[in-house]
Amino acid sequence: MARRLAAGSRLVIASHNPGKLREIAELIAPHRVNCVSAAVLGLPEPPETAPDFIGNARLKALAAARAAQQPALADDSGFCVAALGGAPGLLSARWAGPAKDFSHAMRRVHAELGDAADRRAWFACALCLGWPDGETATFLGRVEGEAVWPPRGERGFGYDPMFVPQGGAATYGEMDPAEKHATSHRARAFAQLLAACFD
Ligand code: ITT
Repeated sequence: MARRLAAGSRLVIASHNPGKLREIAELIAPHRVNCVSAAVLGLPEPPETAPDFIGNARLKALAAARAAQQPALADDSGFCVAALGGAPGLLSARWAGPAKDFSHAMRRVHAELGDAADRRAWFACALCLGWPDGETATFLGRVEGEAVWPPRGERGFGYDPMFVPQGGAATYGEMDPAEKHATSHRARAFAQLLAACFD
């Protein structure tokens, strides 16, 4: 059984991505946890060297938990396109380059897809709650959909404007954030985290 986070505990959110930080803050808001971000604490960003989302989430959570001596929650996630063999996937942030320009990253996805008929895509999110003594609990959420072009909508972040979840018509960039939180890859991983680790 996973170690539980007592109500009122302080939790480091081990991310430097403002879009993710906003979504995690919104998902956590109804629960009595006192969040502080790794950016605010000035914690360094560890190199993401693991071969999968779960491994990278674990590495980021443990680095922050050990540095802050407090439990830390990390998110490793990505946009995956079937016709590109799952790319950009683990490299989703890197495809945006040092300027973190996601319109560039989306154009690259579009260019590499060319006229491929298969537009299936998914978002994956691994969450890891890590403790200063090295204990971790990890959870994976995924949502299926398709890659669309051109990008649509100013909401959300990253690849949101070019993703339509299965059964819908709006991109994540057009959707009300509350609607994204109801079914997203991050929300699905978060629901498992809540059930296993939150009092
Ligand atoms: P941290 O490691 O500091 O959390 P990061 O941006 O480097 O930030 P990742 O390595 O997990 O995080 O990169 C995942 C990228 O995938 C991220 O930069 C986003 O652009 C994209 N991504 C993840 N979740 C997304 C979502 O819900 N909507 C759109 N894009 C998303």
